[in-house]
Amino acid sequence: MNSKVSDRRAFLKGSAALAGLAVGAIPFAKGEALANVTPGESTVKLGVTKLGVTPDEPTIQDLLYGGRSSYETSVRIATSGALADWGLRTLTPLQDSIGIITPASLHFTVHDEFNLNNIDPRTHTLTIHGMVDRPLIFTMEELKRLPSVSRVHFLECTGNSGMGHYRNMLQDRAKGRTDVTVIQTVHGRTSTSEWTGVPLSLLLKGVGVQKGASWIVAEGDDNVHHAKSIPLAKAMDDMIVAYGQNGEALRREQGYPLRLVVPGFQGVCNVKFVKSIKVVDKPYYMQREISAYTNLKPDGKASWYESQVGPKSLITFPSDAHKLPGRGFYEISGIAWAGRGAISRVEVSTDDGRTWKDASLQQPVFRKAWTRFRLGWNWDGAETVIMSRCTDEYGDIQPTYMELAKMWGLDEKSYDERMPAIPATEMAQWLTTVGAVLNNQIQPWRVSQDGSVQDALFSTLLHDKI
Ligand SMILES: Nc1nc2c(c(=O)[nH]1)N[C@H]1C(S)=C(S)[C@@H](COP(=O)(O)O)O[C@H]1N2
Ligand SMILES: [Mo]
Repeated sequence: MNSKVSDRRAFLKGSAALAGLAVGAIPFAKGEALANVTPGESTVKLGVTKLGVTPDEPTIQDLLYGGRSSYETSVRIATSGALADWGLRTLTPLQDSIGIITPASLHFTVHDEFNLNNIDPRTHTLTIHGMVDRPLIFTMEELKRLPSVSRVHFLECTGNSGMGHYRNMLQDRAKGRTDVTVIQTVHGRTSTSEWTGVPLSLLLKGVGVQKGASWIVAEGDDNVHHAKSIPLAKAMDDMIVAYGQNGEALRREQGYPLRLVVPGFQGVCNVKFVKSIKVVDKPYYMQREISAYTNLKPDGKASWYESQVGPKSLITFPSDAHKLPGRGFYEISGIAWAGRGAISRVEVSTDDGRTWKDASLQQPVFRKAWTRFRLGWNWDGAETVIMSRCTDEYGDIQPTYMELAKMWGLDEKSYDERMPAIPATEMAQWLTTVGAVLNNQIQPWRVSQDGSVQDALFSTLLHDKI
């Protein structure tokens, strides 16, 4: 135990040196505990006499922590279909998104269980072990003393935008569910936050990675022991052991008190409640990388560990949650992101893909983060189809659904022949092999004369068959 403590001290010294800091230069906050402030005292201090008497008056909670106006109603919703029975899964209301940051309260959530941890940060630890010279256990306090970074990055669940979600949504609608839309139900498994934490490379340099190591295996402190293999090269590149989200501690849904952020890689890699990182010489065969979150290739083999999210964009306004009140000027607005790096271009078509115009990109553009794009549009009131496509800094272009399908071994003919006739059971299986993961296809929206907006992709492919 003692040797561990002294190791940690040595490590703290080493890391401070790595970051170019003099030892002892890391300041400690005295930290007046918020818990010491009782509502009564604060009420007096804030000069508020009436609180929460009518719905329009702020409550003491609103004043101490902040709540939104009672006129704002945008919320996450539960996922559609059987997935909702597997665990806590909520979807970001992309139709209401503004700018590039998702408020923590609206960040999508994927848990493979219903239990929502509330881990005590005073007892939580992160162990780094395996093929390292000095295995170490860090407390939260020790981690937070180390040099940190804050970076804006998207997360996206592997299955986001898959056709299966569309099908589940139709089934939910048929059962009378009214809160589901394509923009939120099919695409809402992505969000962007500013994440704050310690670069994993700093920790790994500190513990001394041994020769021959090539992967890490990270494990979370939850009942399902969520675990994932990640290439060591990625860990040394830009992974963050994060404790902060949008200027405050992580939310419980996002893995409080500590999670991995694996910029640009599929959501499943971003292990929440992370408690252990083992350095190893080969990927492990975790359930979540072998039987789930894989793509079946044309040759019948599944792609494992293919983790990077392709270039993707989505018009969020107008989308099928909106109805345009009439012809005239609108600003088409949406989000674009790429797992490899920065978005360099977003084009928008307002005539069903015949012509394209460059949208303006909100600055600064962060790598591996949502980029907000905007384009002014004068709608003449006629029915049309609008869509966006993006290009990343390496020239990779977002594909159409058909281009994506071809990559996975399906051609246009097989769609046309199979889709209308496909039995529900086969469809379910088909959806888990093709079109279930890493879906970065272009999403077209049909704007009808009455101003209503509908999906013009899945409805066409599936003929709205449920
Ligand atoms: N411990 C733990 N980590 C986890 C998961 C989980 O169920 N448990 N789900 C993973 C999946 S599949 C995704 S998409 C992301 C979602 O992160 P979020 O819930 O913060 O949006 O977390 C990943 N990390
Ligand atoms: Mo996921």
